[in-house]
Amino acid sequence: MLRIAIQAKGRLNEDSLELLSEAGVSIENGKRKLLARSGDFPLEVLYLRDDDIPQAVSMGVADVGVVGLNEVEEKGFDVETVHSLGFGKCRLSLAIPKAEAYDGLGYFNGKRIATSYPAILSRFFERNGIEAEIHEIAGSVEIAPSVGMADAIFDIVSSGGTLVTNGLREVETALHSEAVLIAGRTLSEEKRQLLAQLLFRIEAVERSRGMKYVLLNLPHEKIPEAIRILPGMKSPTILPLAQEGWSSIHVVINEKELWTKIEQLKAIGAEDILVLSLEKMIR
Ligand code: PRT
Ligand code: ZN
Repeated sequence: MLRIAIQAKGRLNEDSLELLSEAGVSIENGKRKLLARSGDFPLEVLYLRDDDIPQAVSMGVADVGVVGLNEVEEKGFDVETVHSLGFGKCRLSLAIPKAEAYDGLGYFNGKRIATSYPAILSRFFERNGIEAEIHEIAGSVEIAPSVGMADAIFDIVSSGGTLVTNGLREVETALHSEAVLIAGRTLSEEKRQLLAQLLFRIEAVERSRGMKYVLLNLPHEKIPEAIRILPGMKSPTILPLAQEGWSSIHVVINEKELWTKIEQLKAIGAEDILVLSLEKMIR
């Protein structure tokens, strides 16, 4: 049995559960218990505050966890970062009142900075030879300059809207963050294997993102040209059609280049093109 800690409520909760569900791990979640079991994978979910997840994993209260890299870096507990998950993207940045002139990091020497991420900030300042006063506050960091508690802030930024609303402007970024899968360093062999199985499924889901399954019909003699147009995978699947001289080609194409490829294929005589969505790609 593998125990995974995810955020009980907040920005990462929904995407974490969706990731599990796409990996074929469904959680009975109706009653919002602290601990819930999966019916179809030997896994149980422990719902925690995101701040507590790195410690829970380092202590073995949970075997693995899904949490923002910002929390992992701030707390500094000894855990293994196994995989980046691509959601919960944000950055940790320094912001100053928008009317202030800014001429580089030296600006922060001797300044008071309000933040909920003092460890990451002090490491950033140390690396860059800046001496500033770091004031740790738990919330509403963005109002600190306007009420005179600080000269600048160091906080999570995503769209940047919160900074603008508070008359601040982002001037430096110290960390790019996203949700990561972390694991304890001393998992048993059984748990390691379950983690590998889970990771295998997560990777299959990720690989299929933005990919389309395309089927089309083409005269035999055009096949070499079609192969030149079609990217990736080892080679397209080619099946003869009942109609003399024609074949059916099956191939996986990235959504980004879908229309270009389809136009090129049509230009060499492709017909009856079907585009299907792809759920999992297993290698
Ligand atoms: O209760 P619990 O402690 O579990 O939750 P929490 O309130 O501490 O965290 P939560 O749910 O707000 O965020 C969880 C994680 O989501 C963070 O640790 C980040 O890894 C990630 N994340 C992604 C964000 C944001 N984007 C984000 N925008 N966390 C917070 N914000 C805040 C930011 O501080 C800003 O004040 O949202 C505000 C809006 O940002 P803008 O730039 O889009 O305006
Ligand atoms: Zn939190």
